[in-house]
Parts: sequence; C-alpha cells; structure tokens
Amino acid sequence: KPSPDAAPGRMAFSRITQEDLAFFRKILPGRAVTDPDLLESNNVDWLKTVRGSGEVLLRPQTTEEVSQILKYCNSRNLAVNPQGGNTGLVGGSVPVYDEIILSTALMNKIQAFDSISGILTCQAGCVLEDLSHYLEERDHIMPLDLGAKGSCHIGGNVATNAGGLRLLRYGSLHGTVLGLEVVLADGRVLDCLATLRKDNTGYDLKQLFIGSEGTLGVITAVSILCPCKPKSVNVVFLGCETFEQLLKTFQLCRGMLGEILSAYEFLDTECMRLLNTHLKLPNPISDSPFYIVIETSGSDPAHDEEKLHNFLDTAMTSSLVTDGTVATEESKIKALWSMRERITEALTHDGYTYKYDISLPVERIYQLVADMREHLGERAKSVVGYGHVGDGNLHLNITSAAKDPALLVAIEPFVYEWTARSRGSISAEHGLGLKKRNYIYYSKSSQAVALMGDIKTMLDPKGILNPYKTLPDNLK
Ligand code: FAD
Ligand code: 2HG
Ligand code: ZN
Repeated sequence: KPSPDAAPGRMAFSRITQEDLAFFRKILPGRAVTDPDLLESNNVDWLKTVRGSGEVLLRPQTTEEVSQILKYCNSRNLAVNPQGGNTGLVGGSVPVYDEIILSTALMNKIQAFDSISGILTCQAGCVLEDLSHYLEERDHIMPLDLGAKGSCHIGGNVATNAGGLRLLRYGSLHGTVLGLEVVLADGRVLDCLATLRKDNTGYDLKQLFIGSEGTLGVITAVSILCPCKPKSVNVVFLGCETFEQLLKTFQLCRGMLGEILSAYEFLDTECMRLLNTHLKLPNPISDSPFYIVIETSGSDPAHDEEKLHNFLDTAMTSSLVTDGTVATEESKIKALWSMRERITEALTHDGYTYKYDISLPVERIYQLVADMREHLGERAKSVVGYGHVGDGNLHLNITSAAKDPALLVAIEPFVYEWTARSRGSISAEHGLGLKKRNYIYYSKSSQAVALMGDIKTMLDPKGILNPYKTLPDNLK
C-alpha cells in the first residue's frame, strides 16, 4: 500500500516537444534552460526528500513573459511548477514528474517604495533578505522574517503565506500584503497591485492567492506594508524548568512588555543538544529543559530597557525562569537568534527528518511532543519541539538514521488525529504541498475542500498549475 504522501500517477499532460522548446527559446533568449546539470538543484527540494524530473527551467524577467509562458502552456496542456527560492518544506516547490519549472529568480526588481506610508512594491523574485537590507537603509523593515531569508523570495513567501518570527507583532501576510499582480493559468494578468490600506470595492481577490502554493496563479509582483525600523531592539534568551512556567512567562511578558514585544519563541533541551552536536553552537546559558527567545522592538531605548529590566526582575524573583542573558548589540542579537533560526539546519545533520507544523491552543502545544515521545519510545532517533509560542505554532520534528517507513506509520496518522482532537491545524504556516495534501480533511470540512476544488477548476480548468499539490487526490 503506497504511503499517503506518495505521488499519484502522472496526469495526462502533454510531453515537451522540440517545437515547445523552440517557442520558449524564442520568447526567453538564453533563459530556457535544458542542461540536466543546471536543472539538478531546481528539481530537488531544500530538505532533499522530494525529487522531480523537470526537463525545462524557464527564467522570465517580466510579467509579460510569464503571461506568454502560461498562455502557451495552457493551450498545449503542459504542466507548470512555479518556483521561488525553493526553501519550501512540504515538497511543493519542485516538480513531481516533468512539469516545467517556472522560476522567479530573475524577477528581482524593486519597483517603488513610499517612505511616508511604508509601502513597498516589488517583483515576486526579490529575495527576502535583499528587501530587508534595502528597507533598513530607508529606516524600515519587512513585516516578516524567517530562517530562510537568504534564499526565499517574497513571491514564495506570499504563495505559502509564510508566518515566521515576527508574526506575533506585525500579523500575517493576509494583513500586510496590500496588493498582488498574478498571472492566471491561461495567461491573463490579474492586476490587484493596489497600494491602499483600505479598499472595500467588492471581493478581496488577492487573498485567494495568499497561501495558494502556486496552484491558482503565478504571483509576479507584491505590494506590502512595512513597519518603521525600530530604534531599539533587545533579545533575551532564558532558561525555564517546565512548559507551564514558559507559558506563565509568556503571559507576564504580554502584560509587562506590551507593545514592544516582537517575538516569543521556544526550543526544548533536545533542540539545544542538536545545535551543540551538529552545529557546534554553545549554549549561552546553563542547561534547562526549555529555552525562550524574547525580542523587543521599540522607539525609545531607555523606555524599552526599563520595561525589560522590570520584566526580567519579576520573572527571576518569581522563579519562572532560572537563567538568562540579554543582547542589545547586533552581533550578540544575531548569535542568540541563531539558536532558534538554525534548528532546522541542525536537524538535517541528525538524520532523515519527519516534520510537523502544528497550530494548537497555546497551552496544548508541548503536550503533543511529550505524547509523541512516549508513543514512539526507542523507535525515533530524536523527537524535538520548538516554534512560535506567541502564535500557538509548534514545530514537532522527528528524526531517524534513514528514511523509515515503519516509523512513519507510527507517527501518522497519530499526529494528525491528536491535532484534530484538539481542534488544531495540521499546517500552521508551511502549507500542504505534495507531502500533506491528503491530510487536509483533518483541518478542513469536506464542504470547504470541495469549494477549494471549485475555485481551482474555475481559475485553472486544465489543472496545469502545480498539479499533485495542496488539494487532495480524491477531490471530485
Ligand atoms: P518555494 O519553496 O520556491 O515555493 C514554495 C511554494 O510556493 C511552492 O508551492 C511554489 O510552487 C509556490 N510559489 C513560489 N513562488 C511562487 C510565485 N511567485 N507564484 C506562485 N506560487 C509560487 N516558513 C514559515 O512560514 N515560517 C518560518 O519561520 C520558516 N522558516 C524556514 C526556515 C528554513 C531554514 C527553511 C528552509 C524554510 C522555512 N520556512 C518557513 C518554509 C518556507 O515556506 C519559506 O521558506 C518560504 O515562504 C518559501 O519561499 P520560497 O521562495 O523558497 O518558495
Ligand atoms: C521555523 O520556524 C521554520 O524555524 C522551520 O518554520 C520549522 O523546520 C521546521 O520544522
Ligand atoms: Zn516556523
């Protein structure tokens, strides 16, 4: 019996012909790549767990070129896999079979920045970190930040509705994205690239494409609301004895730090072990069962320091936390953040990684890790928990020395049933992609999934955009 995350059979799309290649070479001179060596990295995902056999990589520079590509592919019934920085974690960013890879890597122009409103407009292939640098020079920051910032594209971020480390403060992309330009499956260009905070003229169509994982259209440009660069940033790394204390500290933090709180993240002692072992990152404080990363961002260093000092004083004297260190200058802030941001990388050195990205009522999030550890016993190499406590988002990761189908059967559907019983979501921020598409019913009703299918059929009747992804195989 095939595993539920295995690919379904190849759908009846056309095969690429010499005439097709001639067309692509004509409209994209020097940018229609067929050399298998050059295509290798575009065919395999960041985790190296999913591999496709795409034979053509298209590198458009303009919306018009994307439009011509899709118009042609739709008429020829050729499947297309939109690709940004290829950092997605659910197997959505690479072909399953021979889908054409449409990369946004050369669509990296910043189109406008309005320093009065803080609204940035850019092409979809801008790398998140490049946008951050551009904005920092103009006293602003991006409203999102994540460990993959050096590679991921803003279009990929929007397509996955990426959450990340600042969501607690600046909210999700459903709020900060003000406009999108999207090329539909048949090549029509949908211009919803507004730069307005408020616009209630009819349905808010751009929302459909945020989190649609390349299945409804190719995002070619984004306008996004960016906050002012905070004048003072502090990061605190704390140790804590129990998860209950970690939650009480969160409550205290919300009350005492209030408007300057910009992140509340956690990792467990097993994550720390992997950081020490595989990346040689030393623990900055004494060993603890749990660690908290708190970031404050504000406009007045003296005011922020006073607040932080009072909070730390209360947390220490009430024994909620046992040890800690504070960073105010950039290099130490970066070093503390790596203890949280580099866990994903440390896990890749530990073995084959099974990843779960779960939303739960915040007080339940560590219970799942404890229950999974007990359930798996000696069968797993490592079972680790970390994530965005402030957003109720747990990253449960389980490793084994090599890919282990028996271990997978022990993990799934246990993890999904547990999550559904707690009315959680089986994908908080990474999406469904190829790997999780068939588990959608654990978090969405059949009516909701059926309506998603209707929308897909309306926007992409031939199903050429990112087939085998996001929607379940049994969708009628
Ligand atoms: P890709 O991986 O290339 O693509 C992802 C999906 O979006 C695919 O389905 C693809 O078809 C589609 N897509 C890409 N570009 C477009 C486009 N222009 N139009 C339409 N569809 C498109 N995610 C979080 O939410 N929070 C985190 O904190 C976080 N941290 C991460 C840390 C690391 C180290 C890594 C490797 C990944 C992390 N991710 C995180 C997961 C990932 O979702 C994000 O890295 C990012 O949003 C993906 O962007 P990308 O450009 O790499 O997209
Ligand atoms: C993070 O928050 C990312 O670090 C990646 O979302 C999580 O690797 C993971 O499971
Ligand atoms: Zn995350």
